[in-house]
Amino acid sequence: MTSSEELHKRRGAAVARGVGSTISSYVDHAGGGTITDVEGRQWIDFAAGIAVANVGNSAPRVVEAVKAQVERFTHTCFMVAPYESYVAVCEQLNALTPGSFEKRSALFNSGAEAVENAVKIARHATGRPAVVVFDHAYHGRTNLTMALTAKNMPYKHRFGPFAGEVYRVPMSYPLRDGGLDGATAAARSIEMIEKQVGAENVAALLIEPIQGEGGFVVPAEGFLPALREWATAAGVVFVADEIQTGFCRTGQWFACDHEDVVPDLITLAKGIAGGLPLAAVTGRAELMDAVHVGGLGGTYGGNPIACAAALASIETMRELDLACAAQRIETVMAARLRTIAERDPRIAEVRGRGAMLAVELVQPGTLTPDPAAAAVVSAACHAAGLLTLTCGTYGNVLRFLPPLVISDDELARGLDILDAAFR
Ligand code: PLZ
Repeated sequence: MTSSEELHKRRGAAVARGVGSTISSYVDHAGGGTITDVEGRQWIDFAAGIAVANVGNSAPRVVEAVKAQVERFTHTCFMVAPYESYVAVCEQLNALTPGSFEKRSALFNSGAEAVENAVKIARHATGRPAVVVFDHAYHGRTNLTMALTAKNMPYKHRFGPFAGEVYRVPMSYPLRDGGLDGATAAARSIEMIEKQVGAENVAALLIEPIQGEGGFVVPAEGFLPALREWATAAGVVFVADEIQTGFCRTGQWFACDHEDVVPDLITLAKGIAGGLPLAAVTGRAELMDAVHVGGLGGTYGGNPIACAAALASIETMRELDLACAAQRIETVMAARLRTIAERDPRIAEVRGRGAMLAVELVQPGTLTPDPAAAAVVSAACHAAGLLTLTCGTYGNVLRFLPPLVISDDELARGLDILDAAFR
């Protein structure tokens, strides 16, 4: 077999430099909570392909469903010759997402594409131009979603000019806003929207209920409900970007469920299809159906293989009760992270929900971000066989996103490696 070193050389000559990788080893196979490289070295997986492999890599039901679908047909394009699995995925999403009202869904390929379409739908339905987003937000790498994303490096740097009519307001970030309560933090954002944009110009308010790339920022309790209430009164479409938080990741089907927040539209991707590229916008029928026939679509959106994988993934989540599994992971992992935090003054906060937990690293005794410490601990984890990711506006957050099917033993070994890496 070709060695990782050799592959790395070939990659340098073939793959654009702009596409980076966390580790320099090349994967041979993966399953459960372990990734094995071409040399046979193993990593415990605390990344799940960035919150995608919630049901694990090569989950049995997904494998079977994909095989069966490939043999039947790979692609006809739903806009040309439709098929049942697309409809069935939409039915599942309409039933699973928050809100008991009539819903519709549309399927796409990537998270960014789902977000773009949510904005299209909200603008079309309201006839208003503006989109409100938050500090530390991440929504994608396409032109509109770069504009919606907060962080310059590496996402936006020299890639402008960006799409217009995007307005950014403060996020509730308890560690860094003096612990402002949710209602007060929401009032601060709302005042800014009303004074600087004007509620009647706002089509959509777009928010990650727990921010992902931005640092696993969990807003103070009451922040999301207050924004939800304001949006209803102002006729603004409340869009929850649950691309990273969705599908049992946070210990509920969706992160909005923790505070009973019901979005008008929800964007979904990542965990939806066990690793196959699929994304969706789901929401109120009257908004979704406002768009004229032919106004939404794309060649591959709701590809039949991805739809088969999605149906199998959703079935797996139900059958194995992966929301409950995420809660169990939280119990074990959070306790361990708190123990590490107690002895390590670089950890300013342990936060997150379910199997979406993180630690934010600072210079001891201050709130000054310490991205170098995050990089050092990460590198120590990688060297010792644990795949972790960093995130955050300041690059100083270590985040943990294991597959929800990770075994107790893998989880314990992963946490041992992390513990040693901090030492
Ligand atoms: N919205 C909340 O988390 C993707 C990005 C990794 P795509 N996050 C991982 C990277 O560096 O590109 C994400 C997200 C939220 C939207 C997206 C975009 O989803 O499927 O990557 O387009």
